[in-house]
Amino acid sequence: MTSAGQSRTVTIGAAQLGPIGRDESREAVVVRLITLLREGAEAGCDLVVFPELALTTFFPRWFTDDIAGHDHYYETSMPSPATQPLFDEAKKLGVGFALGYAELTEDGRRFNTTVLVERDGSEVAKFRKVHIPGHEDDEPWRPFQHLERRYFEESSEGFGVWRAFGGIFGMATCNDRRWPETYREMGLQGVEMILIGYNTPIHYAPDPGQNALQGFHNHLCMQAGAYQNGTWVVGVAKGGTEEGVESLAQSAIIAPSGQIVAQAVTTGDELITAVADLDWCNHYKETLFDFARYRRPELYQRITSQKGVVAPPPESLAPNGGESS
Ligand code: ING
Repeated sequence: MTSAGQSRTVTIGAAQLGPIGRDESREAVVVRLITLLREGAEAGCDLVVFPELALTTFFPRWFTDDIAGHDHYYETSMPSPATQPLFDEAKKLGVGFALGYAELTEDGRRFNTTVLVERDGSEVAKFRKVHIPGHEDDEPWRPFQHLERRYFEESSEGFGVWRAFGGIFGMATCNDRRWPETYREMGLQGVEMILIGYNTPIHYAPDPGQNALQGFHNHLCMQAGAYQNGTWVVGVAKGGTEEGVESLAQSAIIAPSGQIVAQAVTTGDELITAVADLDWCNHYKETLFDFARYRRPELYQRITSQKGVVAPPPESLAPNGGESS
């Protein structure tokens, strides 16, 4: 981090995780997280970003009849006794971090949550995933389930941004990254870096033709979001073959230009880093994407007023069989 007056840089670490076994203890996972955190501190990171659901296996791949069947994969407090060592080490090292986890609230609500912690150990914010993909009920035709809509609520808190690490930071989670509205909501709040953890199976049961394109689609949506809103985007995977399911890795740090400045090359635990110049955002926010000057929200009404597609009425055949007169 540079002192005031110079360009504002943040040394960012994307701490990709390999598979987490079904029965791997949180304590064992926290040891892996602290190893990556220390590596980040060694590399001079101000902030280390961990993936979505970084404390446990991706349990929505299994159906449980009782919705509480997976409650042992949720956190009822953050930090918890098992994660306190991570918070303590981060504060000692003076490194901030973002951590994705399954949240079970006191009133029994379930969210796919990410907590952002500053270098002094203070909590900046919690983000709860907005776009929940997959399905609600057991679908035995699938080789594995994607039951996020069974085990998590869609957050109604939207996309916030917060001043931290010398800039304006926002968060999103996994499927959120595929929706352009996610980035624009934060872009309209001046976001300079968006932190996104993901767990993305390579096999997409509803359309396996997309399998070979998972890596392309992953970077496509984050690079577009970065460029079109003049913001850095940090995408961090839990990748590798986890409980028999091959999941996309390819974590990446993406500049406001849309360029990938760092990318993971393994499918395991791997830290990638970059020195992010937050002032670089202005090359886009103050020119091509000067929203106040160029946007036409009066013509974008469908985007917020309409949920699904409303197509034009079917073509009515003219009396002479459709020939235009
Ligand atoms: N995962 C997926 C994602 O949006 C998914 C959902 C799976 C989409 C497979 C496409 C293919 O990356 C989460 N956790 O949102």
